[in-house]
Amino acid sequence: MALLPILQYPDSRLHRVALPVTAVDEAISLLIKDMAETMYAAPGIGLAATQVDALWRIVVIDNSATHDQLRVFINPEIVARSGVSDFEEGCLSVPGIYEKVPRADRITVRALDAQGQHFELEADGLLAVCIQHEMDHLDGKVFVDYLSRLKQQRIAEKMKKQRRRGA
Ligand code: K1U
Ligand code: ZN
Repeated sequence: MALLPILQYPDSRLHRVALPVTAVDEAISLLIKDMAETMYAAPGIGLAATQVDALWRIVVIDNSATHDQLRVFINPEIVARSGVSDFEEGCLSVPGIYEKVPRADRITVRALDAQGQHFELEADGLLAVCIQHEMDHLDGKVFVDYLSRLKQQRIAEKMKKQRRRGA
């Protein structure tokens, strides 16, 4: 397994739309393992393939306290949504920035699991927010895209400064 580099905002590659997975083959299984390892190491509670420069519709999430309940969503689709949630969100591609984003509080998502089997899940609270955040990544959307232009510019400047300091 391998740790994958996570693209950092405002990298334009974060705005590309990922492609549906047509077969859960060895390469996809290896990507899922590497994504999970990268998410746990970051540490984070979710990761979308777009963030590691892999343009497949794959998301991994583990929001358990014990870090042993990995969920894999391949080609996820939200088929029902209700309520309003405004959790403060973070993003491994935008480190150090936390903002509230309007999201549905309860969703039903359909996807394939790591074995390529169809499943449906009802989620609420943080899990529902995290699924929506990660699915946005697959459509080339970063949570800061919901914020005002001014906030986006400030965040992009902050990220560039952080990178210069780290370089
Ligand atoms: O970058 C990402 O997409 C992952 C992101 C997921 C997320 C978190 C909160 C709300 C919506 C989506 C993160 O994992 S940010 C880091 C984080 O939340 C965390 C880090 C360490 C411990 C616990 C949480
Ligand atoms: Zn994110």
